[in-house]
Amino acid sequence: MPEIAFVGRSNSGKSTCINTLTQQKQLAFASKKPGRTQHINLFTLGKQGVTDAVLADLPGYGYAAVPQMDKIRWQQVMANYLVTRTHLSAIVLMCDPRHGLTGLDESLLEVIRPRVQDGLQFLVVLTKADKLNRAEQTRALSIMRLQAGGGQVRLFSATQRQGVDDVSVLLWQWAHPAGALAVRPCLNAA
Ligand SMILES: Nc1nc2c(ncn2[C@@H]2O[C@H](COP(=O)(O)OP(=O)(O)O)[C@@H](O)[C@H]2O)c(=O)[nH]1
Ligand SMILES: [Mg+2]
Repeated sequence: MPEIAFVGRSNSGKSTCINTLTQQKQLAFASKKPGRTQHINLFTLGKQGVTDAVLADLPGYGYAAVPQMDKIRWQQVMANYLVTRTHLSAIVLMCDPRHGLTGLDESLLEVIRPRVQDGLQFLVVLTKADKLNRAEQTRALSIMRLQAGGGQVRLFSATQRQGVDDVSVLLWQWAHPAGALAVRPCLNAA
């Protein structure tokens, strides 16, 4: 089953993006204790209960209040997953353009770089684009295009529904490379 992994800092808007793309209100739960979600949650997608792709919500990183030992353990679990998961079709890195790439995002980029060079699809989603004006959006997009190491970059806002169709189509095409011409503008949770 093709799998698309969502990664990013805690509070970057990962759960909201997954809920928006799948048109579900609470498929991915926003945790009451940020940074404490210690699972890789897999959501199956498809029509009428027939799974045709999987979205993987990885634990957010960078939340200061998490004990150091937990942080290190989770970085290892995440790196192991991203490097070894065989059915991965794409990695989506969620980034709040007001903060840009942080040290932890850079470390994650280093971990996945060999797989991206090997052909794994990679997308940076610039979240909460509604917080930026038009000029700031354009600037954030150009900066991230330089930093994304050959990956795609898209602006996204769940509240303004900016980039929703664009990101949906891109991810659907990546999960279904053979049917890429048959455009299907939304992802349905199975
Ligand atoms: N303005 C705005 N806020 C957003 C957007 N997406 C998420 N948020 C808010 O950002 C916070 C963190 O979102 P969440 O999806 O829980 O982030 P996660 O920790 O990465 O899963 C919440 O308060 C969301 O309501 C967006 O597109 N625009
Ligand atoms: Mg979340």
